[in-house]
Amino acid sequence: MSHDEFPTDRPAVVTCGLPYANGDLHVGHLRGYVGADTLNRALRKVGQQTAYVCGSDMHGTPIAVNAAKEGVSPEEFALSYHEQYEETFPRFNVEFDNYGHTHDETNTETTTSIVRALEDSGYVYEKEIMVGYDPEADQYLPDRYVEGTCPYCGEKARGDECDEGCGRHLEPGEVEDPVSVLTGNPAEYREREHRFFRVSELQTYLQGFIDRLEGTSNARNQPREWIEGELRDWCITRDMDWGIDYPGDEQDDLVLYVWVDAPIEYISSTKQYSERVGADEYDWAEVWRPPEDERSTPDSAGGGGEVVHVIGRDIIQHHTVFWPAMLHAAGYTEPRAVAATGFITIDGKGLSTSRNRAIWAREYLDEGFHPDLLRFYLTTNGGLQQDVDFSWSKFQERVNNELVGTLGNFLYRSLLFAQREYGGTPDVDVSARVEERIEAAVADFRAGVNDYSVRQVGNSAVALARFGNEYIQNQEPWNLTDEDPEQAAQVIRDCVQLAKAVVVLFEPIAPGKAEELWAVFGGDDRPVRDVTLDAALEAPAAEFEAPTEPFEKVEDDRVEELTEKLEARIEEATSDEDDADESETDEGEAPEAGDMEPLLEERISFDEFQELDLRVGRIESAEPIEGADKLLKLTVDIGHEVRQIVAGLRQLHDHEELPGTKVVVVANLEKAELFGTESNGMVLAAGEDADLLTTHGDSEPGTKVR
Ligand code: B3M
Ligand code: ZN
Repeated sequence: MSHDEFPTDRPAVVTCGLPYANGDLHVGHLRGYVGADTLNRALRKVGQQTAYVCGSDMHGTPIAVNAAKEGVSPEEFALSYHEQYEETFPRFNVEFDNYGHTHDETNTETTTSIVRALEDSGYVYEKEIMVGYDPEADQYLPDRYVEGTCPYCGEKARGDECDEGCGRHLEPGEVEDPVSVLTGNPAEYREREHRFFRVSELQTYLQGFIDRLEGTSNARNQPREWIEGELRDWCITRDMDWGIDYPGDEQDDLVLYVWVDAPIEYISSTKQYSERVGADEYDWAEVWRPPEDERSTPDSAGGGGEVVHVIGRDIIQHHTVFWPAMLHAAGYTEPRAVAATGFITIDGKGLSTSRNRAIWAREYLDEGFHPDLLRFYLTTNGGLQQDVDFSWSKFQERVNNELVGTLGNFLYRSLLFAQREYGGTPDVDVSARVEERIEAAVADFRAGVNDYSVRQVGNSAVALARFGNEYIQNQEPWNLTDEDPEQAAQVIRDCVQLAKAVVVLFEPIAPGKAEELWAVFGGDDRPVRDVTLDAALEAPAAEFEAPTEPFEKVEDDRVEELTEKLEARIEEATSDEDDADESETDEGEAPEAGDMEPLLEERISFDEFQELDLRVGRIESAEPIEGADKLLKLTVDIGHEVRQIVAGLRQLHDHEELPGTKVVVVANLEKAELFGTESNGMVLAAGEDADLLTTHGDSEPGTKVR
């Protein structure tokens, strides 16, 4: 079953994985919150009713352990981070409609009622299990209070997760050779009664769910293995006093497992938003709580709203197995989409907070950079799914080339010219050609939203600005004002419209900058945040003031200074921690093979391989194809001849830099025609980033690749 395209007539909610209230925010967090914020803004642009909600994750053992180390209560500890997050997100233009936390009254109530619903429908049972216990500390050892060996892969693991090996969620009592993190003593096992959720009974439902699920490919594919395999019941209680009490068990030190109440905060936070603005404006129940006869079944998604989760890729299992199982069993709306972000590296190495190899949110702002620059970098470099590498030099390159060179340059020169010569927008209609180009960009943006691709959303604006630059450059209106004033006015009219469309399309990525530009020439009383894509073709202000340059270059000496600072910090942290293991990276932040496309089972013969005529080629020229945002027309020297090849590289490579690059070409591929342009062969590239295959020696064009 497929879902209707956005916008639909149901309200949407976009959520982002709740940050554990346990440490400062860094660029690894921001890419998720900024990505989801961009997606939410983009949904609004296509006319989708939507809300963006989140909250701090206050519970769980890491918080209890760290609070104890600092000698404060877990609540006090977590609240101080919660307040910090509440204050930091808006500074990155991350605009939550509601930001709550898992320990508040709403979430306690919602969680209690969902657990009761699971009990009422027979999905919860009690079972005696063996759990870790530290006799010296006289305390049970749930989750991260215990460390040991993973029973599946033999790597070192925490009590709840094989974090350094296979990544599996581990049930209480599963970790082998358990050691207490409190005293370092071997843990004992003691028998305790715990509550279990019958996930195993929901296999048929989950199989249907995963077939329907939209989002990034890692989130849609990885869970199949878990769902098709042995689905085990899930222990939903812990022997702790920090958390939400198990309903009816307030006396006992039994709380709900953090992964029960944490995702429920998505619902609670939506409720709080709805209560604040009124159900007429946004009704949480319409989103999350469909009437009984419209609820999901094993074969259908059921009613409710469009629930879209953006998460880190280390928590896919929680969001595609346990969470939908809980929602379904309690009669709530299943997620429509799960988008799981890739890893973030700093200068090619895993981000590590303990090594201070990170770009901290507050540090970035303190350096005086506008938040929209980082938003642009994070969303268009990695989109939601791809890994992102951050370095100050790459940051500089993207800012200087695209924000300053393409977007800023086009907006500033067009608006300045319009203002100087005409006092604003020339009084003529937009040409059909430019109108069509804007429509194509709008379609590209819309497709990006439906594909959960914030990168495509951002690139639709950049590509339109690039077109604008080429247009103004080719038309040379500055030479026409005397000879052909009508044509000059036409060109500038077109450019102001293109500028307006660029600002509309770019708002989800750079809301702060977009709003400033909009105020100058948008010609609309509403903020650009609130307009839909139609505004791209509506008339700009007839008169406006001279613009200022929207973006500034990042200078080389700044990059040098920032890179040195970062390196010095890492060095200091590493020497402080000389026993640290070099390979360590923070959880969820190191690349792994986990979500690569699976290897094909079926083998081909050597003869079949020989049928491919692979050759070394050298790109001679590369130019954009009009009307095709993604394509470049290449001429490639393959020794015997020079071929014309169309390749989808336009948004991923700077075409001016391509000539001279050696590539690998499939020379005997059937000819094809793309956007009216013949393509005679194929250039090989790896992955979503179209990383071009090349040679490392000096083989000449035409050399056979075997
Ligand atoms: N608090 C953070 C993480 O594991 C965790 C997310 C909860 S989302 C419901 O990335
Ligand atoms: Zn393992």
